[in-house]
Amino acid sequence: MTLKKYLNTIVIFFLVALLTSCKENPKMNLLDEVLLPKPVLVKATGSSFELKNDTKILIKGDSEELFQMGKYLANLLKPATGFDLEVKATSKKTISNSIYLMLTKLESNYGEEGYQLNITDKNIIIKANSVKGVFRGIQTLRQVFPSEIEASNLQNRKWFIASGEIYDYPQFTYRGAMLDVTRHFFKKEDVKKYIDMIAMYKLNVLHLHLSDDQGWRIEIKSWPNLTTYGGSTEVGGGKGGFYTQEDYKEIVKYAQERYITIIPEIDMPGHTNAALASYPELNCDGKATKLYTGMKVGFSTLCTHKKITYQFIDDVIRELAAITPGPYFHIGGDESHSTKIEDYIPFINKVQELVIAHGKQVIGWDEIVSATIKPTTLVQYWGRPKNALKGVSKNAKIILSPSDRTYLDMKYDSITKLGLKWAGYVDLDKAYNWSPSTLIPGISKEDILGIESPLWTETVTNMEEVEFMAFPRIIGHAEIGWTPDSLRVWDDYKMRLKKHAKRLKIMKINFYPSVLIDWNESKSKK
Ligand code: TNX
Repeated sequence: MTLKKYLNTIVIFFLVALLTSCKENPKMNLLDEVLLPKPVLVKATGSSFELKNDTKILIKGDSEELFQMGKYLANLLKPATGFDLEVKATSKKTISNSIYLMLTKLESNYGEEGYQLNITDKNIIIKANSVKGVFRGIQTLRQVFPSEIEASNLQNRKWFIASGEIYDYPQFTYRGAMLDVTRHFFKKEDVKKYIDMIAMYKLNVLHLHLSDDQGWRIEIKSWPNLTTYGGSTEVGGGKGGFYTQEDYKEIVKYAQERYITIIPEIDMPGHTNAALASYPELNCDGKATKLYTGMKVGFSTLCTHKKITYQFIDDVIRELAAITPGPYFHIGGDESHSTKIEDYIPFINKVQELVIAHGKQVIGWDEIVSATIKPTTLVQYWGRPKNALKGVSKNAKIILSPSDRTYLDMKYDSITKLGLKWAGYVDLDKAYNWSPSTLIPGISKEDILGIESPLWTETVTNMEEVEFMAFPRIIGHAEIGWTPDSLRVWDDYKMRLKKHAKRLKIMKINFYPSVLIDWNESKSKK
């Protein structure tokens, strides 16, 4: 090669390199992206950002917690992209080709969970008042990426995402799911999987229904038979199971890392057959009951007159409160049909005191309003408006779990194999199309702490079935809890959900393909 030719080649090489580097990123519209729950405000700027293998995740400030969040994001993006993104702290001004996570002071309506997400062709910035807000912002960022980002294996493609700005915060501070691990037991790995699924939609509470007639699922060291015997079966006679305190701590930590509060529920004085079978002294006649594997409710009660009953309850609350960092303790209190009301009222009053003495705030199903509940006690409404109104008249706040809207164990329609139907069929429209602040006449938004979707598991035996009953209804509930009512429209939600199906499939979530949505017509580019 002559020197001239050699120089020419070099010049051409540099020209090509220059041209490709100047090439603009493709035009994309952020308003086309499916975001669930829908953010408060989305502005599109018509360009795009490309995530590359040398994109950096930069942490502004020296918060270790924020640094861990950077790692979480890097891990999230890794399987599908194959990129091992570097995470490092920085104090420098913004540089291009990076994702910034930063804590700043946003207006007060952003609270702890709000965030701002800014995507330009050069970088991505997530700002929030707390790391919790950054975490919620990351869940939105995930959904701005093509659906394939959720794949667990390497995807051979480019990773452009639409540019724009998102301003977002929740309308309710409590956005929960409940999993009944008593009627059928679910291993800690399953619970973690459920936590990951609900975290994606910005839920912040997982209420674990830990004791019922069919099984006691949490180790109480001072009362060991509760689990060794009382946890040994489930509905249908399977072998049941329980969490050791170490398992429970592991679940709590996993949830904490996803900014989800675990609420333990020990249901009493009814729904207690597993305890009554494990310890004869808890029964008024001193005789242990038999283990129960059926589906009836309302037949069991603790002996409310015995001293030992309160010793038992105090031990349970003490041990469980000690391993529960969240502020709440759920005492059940529902369907105590075998407890006389004159016994029920003082019982709930005493248990309320015990919970408070162990430093926790009481939650109970709406029947507890017949007792002398404190204004700090939370009433979980599941169907009797009178009870919710009575709770509010006692200055308590309400958590809404209307059974005909939020019960994930209700059948979708007459041909759903799983589930029950005592509260009616709950298809996607019924689950989505309602508003917390107008649900119960006389109860306004200020009285409501938030909403929760319970999944009772009499008929639900494994994770595939859990997913089928929860998804996609729970996505709608997540949006009700997060998005202002004025931005929620069923027809728009339907379209978004339809496009979201591809993402659910990639995540292998076994969702119910409701006939209300024309899934096949889904021509989403993602
Ligand atoms: C009612 S709602 C129950 C549960 C059942 C559920 C079945 C409530 C507080 N109690 O014990 O599992 O119905 O749908």
